[in-house]
Amino acid sequence: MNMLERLQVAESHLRQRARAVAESGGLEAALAKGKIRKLVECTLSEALVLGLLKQGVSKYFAIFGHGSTELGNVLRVYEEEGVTRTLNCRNEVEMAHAATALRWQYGELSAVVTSIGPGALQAFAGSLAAASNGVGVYHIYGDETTYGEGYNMQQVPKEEQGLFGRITALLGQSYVLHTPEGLRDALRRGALCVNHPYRAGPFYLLLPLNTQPARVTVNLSALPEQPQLPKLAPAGDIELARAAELIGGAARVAIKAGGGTRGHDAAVRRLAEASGAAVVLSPGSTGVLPDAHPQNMHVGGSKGSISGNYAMGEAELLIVIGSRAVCQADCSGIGYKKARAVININGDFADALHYNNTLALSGDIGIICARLAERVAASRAADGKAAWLAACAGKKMEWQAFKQQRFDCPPLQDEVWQRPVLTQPAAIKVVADFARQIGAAKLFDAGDVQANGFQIVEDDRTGDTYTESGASYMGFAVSGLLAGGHAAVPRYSIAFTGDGSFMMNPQVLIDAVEHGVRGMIVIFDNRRMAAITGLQLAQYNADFRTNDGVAVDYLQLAAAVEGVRALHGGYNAAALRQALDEAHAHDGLSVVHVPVYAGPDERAGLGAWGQWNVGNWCEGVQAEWVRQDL
Ligand SMILES: Cc1ncc(C[n+]2csc(CCOP(=O)(O)OP(=O)(O)O)c2C)c(N)n1
Ligand SMILES: [Mg+2]
Repeated sequence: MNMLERLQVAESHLRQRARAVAESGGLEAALAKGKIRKLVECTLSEALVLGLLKQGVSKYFAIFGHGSTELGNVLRVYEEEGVTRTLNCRNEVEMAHAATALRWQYGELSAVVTSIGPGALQAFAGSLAAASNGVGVYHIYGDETTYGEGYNMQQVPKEEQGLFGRITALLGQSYVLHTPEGLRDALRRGALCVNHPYRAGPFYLLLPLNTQPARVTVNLSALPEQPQLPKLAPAGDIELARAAELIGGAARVAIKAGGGTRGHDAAVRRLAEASGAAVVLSPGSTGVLPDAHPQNMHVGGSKGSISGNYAMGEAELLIVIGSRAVCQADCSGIGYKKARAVININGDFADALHYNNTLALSGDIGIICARLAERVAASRAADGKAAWLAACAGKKMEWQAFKQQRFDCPPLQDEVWQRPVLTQPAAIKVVADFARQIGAAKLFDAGDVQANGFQIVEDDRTGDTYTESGASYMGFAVSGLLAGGHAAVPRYSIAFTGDGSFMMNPQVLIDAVEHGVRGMIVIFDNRRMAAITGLQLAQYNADFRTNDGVAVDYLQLAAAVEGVRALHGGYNAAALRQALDEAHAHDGLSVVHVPVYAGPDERAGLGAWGQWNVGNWCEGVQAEWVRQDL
């Protein structure tokens, strides 16, 4: 029979399959019980939904368009039968962030669905956060038809093939479902990409308008499952013995715990204690070692801290764990001024070999840290490190005293607010303490809010803070709250955001209410994009176009959305605490608006303790970088 003459897939068949899956308690069970045959004739869209189901994906974030009506129809029926769930959203960047947060915070893999063109490109932009933080998410975009019957509205307007596939492949991996039978291959590649053990990221499925409804015979048994990969570590003991020797022979050892150490708390702690190493955290790894642990030097890097940057600068041996050496983390490559050698623990060869004079220990962080810790403990490598750790502890006390001064700073007279208002660090500290008190997760948006945030937080374990420091995407935190609408066990979460970042994705007000999110947005409003003002002033002594003169009543704006509880955060710590209590009592989304100070008073910031290769600092940083051997 000619393909063009094939019968339409009747909705009843679609529904029967969905029901069989639901009644059996999953696709595998339905197959095992024979409730669904392994060879199914269906549309490519349904085959895709079934294929994703096989990988455990039943949650979708969507903004449909003419580029995804067929897929939308399948998702409608599968949802009616209780198999999948789709959250409709108001902005594609927002929903890409929500899907990233769902995987990152809750470990749940989901798919983002857009139309063709603008919707796809917006979601694609948002997926930078997933790519930058190594978070696996499926993105499914409508794409131009494969017959080439004429320009499709919203395609890239060029006489060229497969452009969306190429654009998306630049950021992650992509597959254009030009041929419906290619689904098996597409999903095999996708499964590895989004579940990669140390370099996961977004996988883009491009779904042409005309192949979505095309019929395909799919073998459900042959569709790939979530890959199960063994943990890898060096096969022999030679490298580990050498590493232990290096640690034993160095008087000053620092561990740089990158984002990859998240979840390896116990292993990192054991290695640090056995090695007598000072531990420097990255913005994304606060909590890996408890804040009060004597060897925790807090964050280091371009912003950094007194103690973190001291340990970086003074260490003669550097142990890098799960870090890809972004400028924030390693001061644009010149953060380790006295380091002679590096031990680098990372699954990724390129990351492991980032520095010269490196002993690469490639593989799983947990296994390698444990094996190395055992060796260094046996050789008593921590002996003789007391002077080093004492010096570091002194710096940590200095940092703590410095921070306390900032937290104790009284409200400062502000030009815009025409009255004394809290400084941003003082206000963030109050909210961070409140989050700890109620056991809430903290999500941080970009800007000063983010930098002050990671300098302030005092976490005791992985998973209490999510700061999207990979891309620093304004709007990530507020959008990330939407993950709670999909999570199997949602956790009360607080998004710390600036006035600039909040307005990037205010749609979340509506979407969070629609999808039953319980959580809080705290807007630290300094009526400007202060992080950039700060950089401009530090570099060129003049600010330029980083604020405007339009007053915004955020309370009225938030309260305009039915279901949102909007509260003023007041002008001092006590008033803010009171507002947080009230906000938390609301069974839904609350917004707390806190006016904060912007201006020249130094007490309004937590300082920058490292170096950064930007603006008019480049010459100096690069001159140093060229001369250093690491
Ligand atoms: C989407 C996006 N656009 C631009 C930037 C560059 N950027 C980083 S921080 C920032 C300003 C943030 O302002 P706000 O959220 O008000 O926080 P503040 O620094 O004032 O505390 C800008 C423009 C970015 N990180 N993300
Ligand atoms: Mg601001």
